[in-house]
Amino acid sequence: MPREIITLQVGQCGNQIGMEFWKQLCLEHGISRDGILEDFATQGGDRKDVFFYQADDQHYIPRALLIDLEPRVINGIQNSEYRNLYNHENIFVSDHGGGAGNNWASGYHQGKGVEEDIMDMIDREADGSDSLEGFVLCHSIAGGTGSGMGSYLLETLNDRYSKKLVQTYSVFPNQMETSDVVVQPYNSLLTLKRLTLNADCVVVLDNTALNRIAVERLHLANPTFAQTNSLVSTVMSASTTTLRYPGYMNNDLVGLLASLIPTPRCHFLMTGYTPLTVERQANVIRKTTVLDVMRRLLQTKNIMVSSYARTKEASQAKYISILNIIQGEVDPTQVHESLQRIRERKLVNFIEWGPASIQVALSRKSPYVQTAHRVSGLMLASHTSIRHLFSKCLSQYEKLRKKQAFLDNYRKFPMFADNDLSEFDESRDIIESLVDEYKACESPDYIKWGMEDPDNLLTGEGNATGTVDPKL
Ligand SMILES: Nc1nc2c(ncn2[C@@H]2O[C@H](COP(=O)(O)OP(=O)(O)OP(=O)(O)O)[C@@H](O)[C@H]2O)c(=O)[nH]1
Ligand SMILES: [Mg+2]
Repeated sequence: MPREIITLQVGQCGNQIGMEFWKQLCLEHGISRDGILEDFATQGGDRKDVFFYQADDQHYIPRALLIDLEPRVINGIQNSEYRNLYNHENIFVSDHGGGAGNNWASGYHQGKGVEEDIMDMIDREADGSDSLEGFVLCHSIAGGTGSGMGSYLLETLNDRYSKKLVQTYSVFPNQMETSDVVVQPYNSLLTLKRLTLNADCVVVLDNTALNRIAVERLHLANPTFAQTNSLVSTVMSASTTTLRYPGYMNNDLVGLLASLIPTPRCHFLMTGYTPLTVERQANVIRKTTVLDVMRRLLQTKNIMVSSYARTKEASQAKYISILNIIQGEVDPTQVHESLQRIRERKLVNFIEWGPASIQVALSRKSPYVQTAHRVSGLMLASHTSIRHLFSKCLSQYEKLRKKQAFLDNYRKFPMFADNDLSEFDESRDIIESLVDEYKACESPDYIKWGMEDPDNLLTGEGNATGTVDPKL
C-alpha cells in the first residue's frame, strides 16, 4: 500500500528547490520531462507512487502543488522543458501577482485570503491518494511568501489534517551576506514559531553552510542558487530513497522520523552528504568505503548547517540521534565493522539519556543514474548545536526590534494592527524555550526538564517526558 506524500512548494525558494527535487526524482525513476516512463525503466522494483500518480494516459504526475504570490518563478517552470510534468490544476499564482515583498505579515494575510482555493487543491490531491502519509513543505523562512504564507499553511494543515505528518525543508538565510533581506530576522522568527509548533520534522537547509560547502568543498568561487540547489536536491532525494526503494526498514516516513525524533519539539534535523559533486563538474574519482563515508559524514565541514563548531560552548554539543542512509555496493559486515571502529575511536558524542547509536539504512541506488562513486551516504541527524542557529536568529531579531526598525510594514496587517506586537513577543518566547530545551538535552537530567518549571511547558506538547508524538 503506498504511503503517499504531497509536496507543497511555496514562494521563490520553495519552487526553485522543489523543481530541482522533481528533476532528480524523474532521473532516478526513469521518467521523462513529460512524465512518460522511459523504455529502459520498465522493470520496476521502485515505488514511484509515493511521490507520483498516473494520469488516465499513464503519464506520471508529481503529487506537488506549486504556490506563489508572484508569477516569475512559476512562469519560468511553465516555460521550461518540464512544463508538461505538473498538473496545471495544482498551480496557484495570486491574481495580483505582486508577491509578499519580503513581508511575513503580507504573506500570512494573503494566505488567509486564498485559503479556500489552496485547500481545495490540497483536498483534491489528498482524495486522490489511497493512504496519504503526509505533507512536505519546501520554502525559505526569510522572504514573505514561503515564510508567511508557508506559516499559514502549516497552521491550517495542522488543523485540517491533524493525523498526517508534516515535514518541511526550510531554507535559512545566509548570515554572511548583508545584501540578503534586511527584515529576515522578523520573518525568520515568526516562521520559526510555526516550524516549532506546527511541523513534525524540519530539515534545516542553511544557505550559510550551503554556500560555504560550495566554495570550500566544490571550489566554486561564487556559487549560484542553481548550484546550491543541486546540493539541496541531492539531500532531498537521498533522504527519500528508503521510501522510494523499499528495503527492510524505514519504508515509511513515520518509521524514518520516529527513530530520529525522540521528543517532539526537538524535531529539527541537520544533514550531511558525501561524496559531493555538482552537475557538470569533473568528478574526482576516489575509492570510497563505508568507513570513509561514515567518517566523513561526521565531519562538521560536511554538515549543511552552520553549527558554530569552533566556539567553546560547542564542545558541549551532542548528537541526539543519527541515521545514515548508505547507498551503493555495500556488504553489511562492512557497516558493522565501521560502526565498531567509530565507537572505539569515540568519534561521536551522544546525549546520555537515549540510545547512543548510529542507525544505518542500506538503500538501493537508481540503476539509471551513473555515479563515479561506489558508495555514497546521507546523514540525517539531530544535534544540540542547532540551538546556536536559533540563538543567532533571536539576537538578530532583538537588534532590529530594539531599533523599532521596519515595524510599520507589519502594522499594516490585521495581526499587528493597533501596534499590537504581541505576536513577535510570543514567537520570541517560544524560540527561547526551544533553545533552552536543546541546551537541556546536553544534560543527563533532560528527562526531568520542563517538569519543575511550568514556563517551559508552553504548549503542553513539547515536554520532555520522553514520550513520542502520538503521530510518530
Ligand atoms: N538555497 C536557496 N535559497 C534561495 C533561493 N531563492 C531564494 N532563496 C533565499 O530565500 C530568501 C528569500 O526568500 P524567497 O523565497 O525569495 O521569497 P518568497 O518566499 O518568494 O517571498 P516574497 O518574494 O517576499 O513574496 C533569501 O534568504 C534567499 O537567499 C534558492 O533558489 N535557493
Ligand atoms: Mg517571491
